[in-house]
Amino acid sequence: AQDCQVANIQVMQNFDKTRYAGTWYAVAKKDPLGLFLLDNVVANIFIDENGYMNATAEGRVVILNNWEMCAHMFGTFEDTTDPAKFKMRYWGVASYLQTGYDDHWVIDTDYDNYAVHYSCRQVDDDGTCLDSYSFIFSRHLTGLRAEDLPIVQQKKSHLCLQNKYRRVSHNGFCISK
Ligand code: AZE
Repeated sequence: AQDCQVANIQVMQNFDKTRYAGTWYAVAKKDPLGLFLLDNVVANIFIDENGYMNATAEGRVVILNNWEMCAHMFGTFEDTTDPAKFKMRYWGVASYLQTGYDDHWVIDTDYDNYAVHYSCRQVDDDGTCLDSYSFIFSRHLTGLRAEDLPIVQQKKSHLCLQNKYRRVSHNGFCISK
């Protein structure tokens, strides 16, 4: 599926959310339009007592023109007919942070090392995505293992987003706050 049709994007087969749970460090991201997490992005996925996926996330943001801070976010996930496609409702612990309702698609993961996430916020009339964001996550703060790089590269191109990613740096900004 390299026709860039959102409807044809292949997602993770037999997705297992219990194995997806735990800490993920963003190593690269493709930004959507508007305000977004800048760097130091860490997501923590957990399954609640009802079996639903939940998450916390943090990352450096700059809001109100010039105020740099660490955004502490919550997310709750709604299941869909595809086990790897979720709807995510999210909000900031502080009310002045962003709220939203986005797709959260798991494109590929080996659960132990890497995960490729994708979210299309707006599908164009021609079926391609007008406004997307995507995270490449690693279980390791040190980044992806060399053997995972070609797999992730291929997934980026399947999403029609190759060369659209930027590295996400981790310098402890959200730990010291
Ligand atoms: C995500 C996965 C884990 C849960 C959440 C995620 C996304 C969070 C945002 C936050 C934006 C905040 C802004 C604040 C000013 C995908 C990392 C909640 C998109 C812009």
